[in-house]
Amino acid sequence: MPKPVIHDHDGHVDDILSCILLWLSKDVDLQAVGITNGDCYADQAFEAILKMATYLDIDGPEIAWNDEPVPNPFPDNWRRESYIINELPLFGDIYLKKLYQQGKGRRSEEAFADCLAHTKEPITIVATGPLTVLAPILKNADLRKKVAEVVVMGGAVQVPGNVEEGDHDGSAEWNVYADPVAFKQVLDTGVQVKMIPLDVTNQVPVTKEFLQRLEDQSSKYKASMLAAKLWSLVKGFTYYFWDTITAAAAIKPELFTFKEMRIEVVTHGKSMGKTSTAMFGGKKIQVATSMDKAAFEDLLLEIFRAR
Ligand SMILES: [Ca+2]
Repeated sequence: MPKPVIHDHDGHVDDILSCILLWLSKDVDLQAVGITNGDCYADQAFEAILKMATYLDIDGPEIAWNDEPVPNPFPDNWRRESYIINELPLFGDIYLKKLYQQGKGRRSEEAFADCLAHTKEPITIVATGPLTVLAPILKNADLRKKVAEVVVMGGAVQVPGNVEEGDHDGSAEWNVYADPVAFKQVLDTGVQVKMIPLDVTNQVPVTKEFLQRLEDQSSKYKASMLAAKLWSLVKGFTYYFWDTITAAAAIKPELFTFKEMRIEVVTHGKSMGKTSTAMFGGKKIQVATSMDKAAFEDLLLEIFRAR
């Protein structure tokens, strides 16, 4: 039985790729997708997801979004990538087709609450952006008991963070820094959390060899073609698998090693968003510590051959 999943993401290249993976994986029944206004402009990313689904000619989840700003917004020049994704030349192919979903879309929290309220089986939530939209939902005990676990891309435990802003000390990872209070609230609910920190994603850059293998199958498979185009937008940057690893952790958790740790989050000051292990405080969660990189890459290439 495929596991029911909700995906909340924040619209960047990696998020769209992870959404495609969850959508096309035969091990997942994707029930709703929400876009949080993090590393994107949510209206643009919402449109891009509709185009992506139309292009791939797939059925499935309701697409929703939420344009509330996050407390610590991502840099504008990163968020502007949303316009480029939304205008991918490849999406020109779909202009005669009926768009995947009509109308302006519901707010993510409504779509998620509906899914959780009506599900017969507990739902896995995959979060690849700030937890701004999910925190209030998870604070609701009736909805929370319908959640199997929350698999979240975020945090840096024993490695430096990736925030370079003003007088921040650089110890935080962006998704947590964007809304540290929301992250702490989610941990405090006691919901089962699996965290995929930079400690793991730093071990897995998107390599030329991987992109070549993807390219080699892209004339036969639309999903591979789209994935190749998306990754080509970030060519020249040191790009890691971040959100795609997180999607894989929901699809095939057996590729990962998890360790139970007590994690605490700094919610203010120059280390805002820093996640660290605590002897007594914090919350016990599962933290990914390593993964099978070769099997992960094979899994991605296999799923990108589904369409
Ligand atoms: Ca993201």
